[in-house]
Amino acid sequence: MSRTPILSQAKLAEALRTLPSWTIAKGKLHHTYRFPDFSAAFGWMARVALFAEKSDHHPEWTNVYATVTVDLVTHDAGGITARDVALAKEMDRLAGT
Ligand code: H2B
Repeated sequence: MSRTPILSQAKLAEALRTLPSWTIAKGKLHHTYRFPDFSAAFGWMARVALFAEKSDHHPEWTNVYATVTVDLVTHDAGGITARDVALAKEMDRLAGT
């Protein structure tokens, strides 16, 4: 399960085209979400957390009031994998973006 390979530059570029609001920062998939208020932000985090547990893949994230900053990387692989792309897509879906 943790043996997912790191995405090649070409595969990563292809994945980024399906995640238009995401960038690569410090070797991680990066995005900052801004919600209407803390309740919306934390409710979304709770829904993402359930998906993260179910898929055994967890985000690096920080929350300040209505803002959630996310960095996704597969620690076991030492880079960005398809599991990070899948988590980013689910985050966008749950945020309604
Ligand atoms: N999340 C992320 N982002 N990267 C990992 O390598 C990872 C994880 N490994 N969640 C999982 C948990 C691993 O530690 C457990 C033991 O399966």
